[in-house]
Amino acid sequence: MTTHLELPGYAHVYSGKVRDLYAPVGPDGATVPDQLLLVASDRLSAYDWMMSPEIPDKGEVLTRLSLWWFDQLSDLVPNHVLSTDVPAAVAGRAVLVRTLDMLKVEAIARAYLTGGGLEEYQAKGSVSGVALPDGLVDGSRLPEPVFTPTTKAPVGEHDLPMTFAEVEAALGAEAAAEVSRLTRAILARGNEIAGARGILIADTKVEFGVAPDGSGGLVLADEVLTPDSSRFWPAELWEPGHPQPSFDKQYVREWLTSAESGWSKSSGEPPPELPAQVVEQTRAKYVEAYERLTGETF
Ligand code: PZK
Repeated sequence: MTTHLELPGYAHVYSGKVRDLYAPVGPDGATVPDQLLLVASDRLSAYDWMMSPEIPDKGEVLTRLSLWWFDQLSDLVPNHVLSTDVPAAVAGRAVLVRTLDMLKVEAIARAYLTGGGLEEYQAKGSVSGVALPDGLVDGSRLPEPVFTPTTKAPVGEHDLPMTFAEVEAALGAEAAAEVSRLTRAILARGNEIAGARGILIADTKVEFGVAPDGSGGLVLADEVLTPDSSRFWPAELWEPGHPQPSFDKQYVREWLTSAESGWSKSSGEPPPELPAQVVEQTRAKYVEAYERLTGETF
């Protein structure tokens, strides 16, 4: 059970694993329906467990990275950001956004083969209905990004693959084609930029919404191309044929699975407290990703 901040002038709406959503409260005491405050916490999950302690500055690094990516993508798709003028208690790690009607599909694209995509390829030679060349292995780069949508499962449950026909049934054929095209274009642009800076983006999940009045097309929401929504791999260690190390979570996973932690993934027991050095190394990886990608000092 995760607790959230009390923010004066805002009503708590919802909490995900690592982020919290608030609605501004107007002068009449009613929540403002067309705006939301998206707050990124310093929480970190690994192996489906929440880690303790938190990773200092993680929420701010990811918020600033998302804002930078929204700019890099602004010629492809409009986004939901209204303002970064937010309460002091969450300065740097919150954004005020437009309330959208969110599409009930997780828009995922894959540029490299791993995880669920690899399993499907090994069983069927295709991923989400897209036939792929023979001989691909864990970590192989795909000829071009593939759209691999999933359902949005309730908290605690896992998302399930959707066929493109199911996406068309849920959204209509026109919107489904646009979600597919944009999701793949976002990942392709992400890799053009990140690849030159030593980071591969294996896959990513984006969220789209539409204006509640039905005007206009798809709007990119949530966070975008962060290590929490994507698999980031260090380019210099990329070697197809085995699982790739995670850019951000490698130190946490290595320590948790080492004898030193005394923890077993399959024990069902909560993991132990992360040592200070693992916390600091992990913070440094988030900062490094931000600085490599943006070219700016955090
Ligand atoms: C929205 N989430 C996921 C994010 C959480 C949960 N612009 C928007 N309009 C309406 N709804 C959402 C958004 C966005 N972004 C996003 N759920 C609803 C989410 C952060 C914290 F707890």
